[in-house]
Amino acid sequence: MAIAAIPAAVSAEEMRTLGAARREYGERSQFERSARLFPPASSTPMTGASRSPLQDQFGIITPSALHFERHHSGVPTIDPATHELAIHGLVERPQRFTMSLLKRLPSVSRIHFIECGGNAGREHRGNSGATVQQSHGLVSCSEWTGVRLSTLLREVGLKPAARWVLAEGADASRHARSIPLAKALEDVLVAYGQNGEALRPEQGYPLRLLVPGWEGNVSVKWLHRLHVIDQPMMTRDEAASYTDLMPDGKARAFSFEMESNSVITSPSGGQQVEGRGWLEISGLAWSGRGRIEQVDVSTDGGRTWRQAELQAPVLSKAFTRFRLPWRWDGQEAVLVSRSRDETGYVQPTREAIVAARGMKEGPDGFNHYNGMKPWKITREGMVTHV
Ligand SMILES: Nc1nc2c(c(=O)[nH]1)N[C@H]1C(S)=C(S)[C@@H](COP(=O)(O)O)O[C@H]1N2
Ligand SMILES: [Mo]
Repeated sequence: MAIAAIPAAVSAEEMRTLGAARREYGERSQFERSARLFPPASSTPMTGASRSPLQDQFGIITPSALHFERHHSGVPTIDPATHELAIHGLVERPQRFTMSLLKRLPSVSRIHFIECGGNAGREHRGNSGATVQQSHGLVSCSEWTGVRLSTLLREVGLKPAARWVLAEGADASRHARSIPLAKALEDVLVAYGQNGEALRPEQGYPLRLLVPGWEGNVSVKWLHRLHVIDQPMMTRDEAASYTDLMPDGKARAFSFEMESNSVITSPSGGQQVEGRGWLEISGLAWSGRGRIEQVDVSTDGGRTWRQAELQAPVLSKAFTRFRLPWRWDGQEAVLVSRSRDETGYVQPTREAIVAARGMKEGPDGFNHYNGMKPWKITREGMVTHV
């Protein structure tokens, strides 16, 4: 066995210099540049959204520092020592929970994505230079730790008339959403942990609701009040925003579930494929209805398909990483992925969505958009938005 003397590409100087030591809270390497993307400074500074760099993510967990963030009135500073969660309304024993009391209750950790209802359906239209961060960056996936909402509701005791739970945030927007009791009891978490540590301020520190698989807007951050009621409160975000305008002119409200979606993250918009030959096509698939069962990838714009490999574990209402090795022959190609979830639902084409819901090609675009996403590779290897 010839282990030849291959010199390492490290200079003698580097090997004589002592490295850094003692960093109480770690930071990434100074050479890493991956970052969230904010809208131009022209829009109001205290409201808005930043997008996650999906093109840089490995695996299925979004680093907390790169999780997309959406807030209507900025990120408040909340001291966990004084923060309380009040539960009242149609309950037997109204109660205030301190953070330390919440942490004494039985806890669970679960990996789930959060996706804004406005993801993918807007902004990037008509911009051939759009990246996957611009087109799909309003979705991220973390491991969340907290108490089941069902545990808390059992603690306070539901009255027979209870049907909905209004969740309210302690931020200046008074963000509030009504959640049907069946979902509240099924899998909703009152979370204080994210990826092994406390929630980040942007994600709702010290406490948030985490409503798996549903439009991100219902996952109320900076949670301080749960009001058990008998009918939805019709707050601004459920009566006006996050509804879908249908072809008959009516609005579809309370469409909570984010349907099966997928997008190729590598290669993706704005990237350059360096020469012909083998490369791995990789991307993310997710469904608000459960597990991803299959992802197919086409390199000819959807004429022929091949089944991608899914990275285990494949979890319900979580990112699923898919991969397919491919040999680029230097010709123009159109890459696109198509997911199918465990309910049998197949991700539709943009044309199918437009046919079903009518055309809204303006800057507003769609809410709850999950159309297949093609990327074109030019002969020069430039990856562009189609
Ligand atoms: N209190 C409060 N909760 C909120 C919001 C808000 O502005 N205030 N924005 C909502 C929206 S629109 C989305 S998409 C998700 C985003 O969660 P994230 O910022 O942790 O990614 O939070 C939701 N919860
Ligand atoms: Mo959102």
